Amino acid sequence: MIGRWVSNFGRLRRAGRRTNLALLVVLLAAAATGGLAFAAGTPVPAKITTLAHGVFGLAVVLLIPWKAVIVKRTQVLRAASLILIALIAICMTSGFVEVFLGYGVLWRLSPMQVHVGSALLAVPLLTLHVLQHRRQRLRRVDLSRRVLLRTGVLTAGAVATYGILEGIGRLLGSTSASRIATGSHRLSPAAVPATIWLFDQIPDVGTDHQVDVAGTKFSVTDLASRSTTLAARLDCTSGWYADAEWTAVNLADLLPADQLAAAASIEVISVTRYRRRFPTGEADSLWLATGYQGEPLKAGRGAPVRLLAPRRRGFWWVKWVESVKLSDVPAWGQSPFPLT
Ligand SMILES: Nc1nc2c(c(=O)[nH]1)N[C@H]1C(S)=C(S)[C@@H](COP(=O)(O)O)O[C@H]1N2
Ligand SMILES: [Mo]
Repeated sequence: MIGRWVSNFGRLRRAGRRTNLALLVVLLAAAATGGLAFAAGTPVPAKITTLAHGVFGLAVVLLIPWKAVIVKRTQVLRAASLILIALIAICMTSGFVEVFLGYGVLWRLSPMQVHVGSALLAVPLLTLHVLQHRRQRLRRVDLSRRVLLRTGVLTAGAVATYGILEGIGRLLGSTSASRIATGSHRLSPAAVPATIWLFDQIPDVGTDHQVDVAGTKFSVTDLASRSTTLAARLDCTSGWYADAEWTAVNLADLLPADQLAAAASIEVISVTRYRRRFPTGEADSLWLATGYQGEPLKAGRGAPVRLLAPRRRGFWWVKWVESVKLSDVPAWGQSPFPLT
């Protein structure tokens, strides 16, 4: 029995081409679920994508011993390959740091920024790497029973590892145990950083600012006087969430119903040109906020008026709102993530 297992292991060590294929599939799946996890805002899709992302990530780790054998066999390691290895190692490490140590900032970077940044940098190198080794084509035997079995064993191994790590995290009282469906860690409302998605900058908006909502201008006092207090969860993709009290007015109360019914999407535009487009059916879950924790908004928080989109991740919560437009362009007619 053990002898057979060992010889099987030996054979696996020689099955380099399939290790490479498995690794490629698992890396692509990890990247895809990572992107989907950023897009998911509601609990069920978020839980599914973050769980899948974790399992694919762990499958990469489990394949390391096999890949190491292949790497040891190569005579010359190109610089590009070394950089690729380093980027993937940084990506995996920062993923673990994010889950088990939580949100924090070191040298102005959060673990999530390092995680996503290294993954994005690895994409061109991985593409190059795969193109250079494209002789390793898919073969019919790749779908044989034994290979399917091995795929099953790898999947089961990754799922079991996920479960064990979750358990260890819980036992050690790690912050990993209390993260929510999207994977985010809790921050107190006062600790929330002024967050910029990519290249935007905090503008200086005067208090005489008016917001144009489908052609009607509202002053900040107009909006504030129509507002109520709303408890909402801001869940940033950089790995934190905060439950806070906002002073806000519902967009469905500001938009003319007939125009809303005739439009294809609601576009919310910042004075900085940062913008997001929403389906018209979401009007009653979108809010224009003028206050945070009982006080007027601060500049970094989006003063004087910012959007709340409680069903969506933080990057949808447009700050420094200049206008809300009803548009003929459907909501999917935009980049899935802001580019500014
Ligand atoms: N105009 C504009 N709005 C923006 C951003 C931005 O960079 N520019 N960042 C978004 C992101 S990524 C998040 S998480 C929230 C953060 O809100 P906060 O700064 O109040 O924490 O604002 C969103 N709204
Ligand atoms: Mo964010």
